[in-house]
This record gives sequence, C-alpha cells and structure tokens, in this order.
Amino acid sequence: MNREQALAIVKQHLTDHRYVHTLGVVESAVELARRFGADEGKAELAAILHDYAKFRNKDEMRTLIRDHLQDHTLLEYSSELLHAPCGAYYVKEEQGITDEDVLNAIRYHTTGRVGMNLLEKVVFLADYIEPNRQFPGVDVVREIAKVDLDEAIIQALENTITFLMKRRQLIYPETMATFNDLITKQK
Ligand code: DGI
Ligand code: FE
Ligand code: FE
Ligand code: FE
Repeated sequence: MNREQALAIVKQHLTDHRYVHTLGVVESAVELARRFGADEGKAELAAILHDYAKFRNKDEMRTLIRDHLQDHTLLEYSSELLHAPCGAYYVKEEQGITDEDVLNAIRYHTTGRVGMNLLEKVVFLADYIEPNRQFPGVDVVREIAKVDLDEAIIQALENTITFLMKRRQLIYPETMATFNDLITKQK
C-alpha cells in the first residue's frame, strides 16, 4: 500500500480535524525517522494509519479486545486507549497490513510500552508534537525532540501523566512503566 492509498483509506475513517492531525503526525514522524535513523517508509505508513480506529464504536472495540486480544487490562482504563490496539488489529484484518513493526507502532502509540523500539518511539512522539498540537508544554517537547528522542518522550509522558493525575483520571500501568523504563535507561 502506498502513501496515497493509505491516506485515502484513513480519510474515510476520520473527521476532517483528525485527518489534519494525521497529516501532521506523518510530517513529524518522517522528520523524526530521518533525524534518529528509523525506517522512513514504515514511519510514514504507521503515522498515516495510527488513528485508524479513533472513531470506531467503543463497545465493538471492547468486544474485540475480549475475544481476540491477549491483554484485557485495558478494559479497566480510559476508553481513549482502545483505538490503538484495535487500530492495529483492524488495519491488519481490513487493510492487509502485515508488517509487525508498523502494527506495533500503531498498537503502542497511545500508551507506549516497556522496551519500545525506534519506530514505536518515533510514532509515539510524532503523535504528541505534530504541528497542529497545542497543549501546554508541547513546545518544550518539540525543542527536546530536536536532540534527544528518549528525553522528549519522557517529557511527553510526564506531561500526560500529570495531566491525567490532576483530573483524577486513571493512569494505565504500562504508561507508568514506559516512563520508568526510559528514565532507568537514561541513567
Ligand atoms: O489519538 P490521539 O488524540 O491523537 O492521541 P493518543 O492516541 O495519544 O490519545 C490521547 C488520549 O489518551 C488522551 O485523552 C489521554 C489518553 N491517555 C494516554 N495515556 C493514558 C491515557 N489515558 C489514561 N487513562 N491512561 C493513560 O495512561
Ligand atoms: Fe491516537
Ligand atoms: Fe499520544
Ligand atoms: Fe493521533
């Protein structure tokens, strides 16, 4: 599947706003891939498809996780987390994407995971810093991303975890574990 085909597919699944976000993630992911030496083609494809399931029915996704995916703990946390693993499943089943690197970059783009590889990190960070994002602290992360991929992700995770805590929202344990994993490797 080439870039134009993938873009045409996701456009059908997304709102205009979310499609513009996706184009921003593609731009940032390709730039980060080039900067840090990840596969640019895989980064581009994963970025295009990363929010494929963003607007899928939540109950459909819960059922999918119960019936077809290994880890059910996600069901106890924010429904915002469902679209990442379900997106990986759907692009494989519905669009024939079989590249495990691309699928994992989609699967872990919201929560991260312990032992993220380079491509997963690139897509995770691109989703956070793409040019259309405006949340507090994003400019600091953009600056760090010019020089240090892991440190930028650590800062993005700190922002997200703090944001969730202030609103008394549950923190998915793997998100916390991703933070711990990266700061441990940094020392
Ligand atoms: O899909 P996007 O909006 O582009 O971005 P995303 O896939 O990173 O999803 C962000 C949302 O997910 C945001 O509302 C915060 C939420 N989120 C991220 N990590 C966690 C989380 N929510 C909970 N409860 N726990 C997490 O660890
Ligand atoms: Fe997402
Ligand atoms: Fe994200
Ligand atoms: Fe996104």
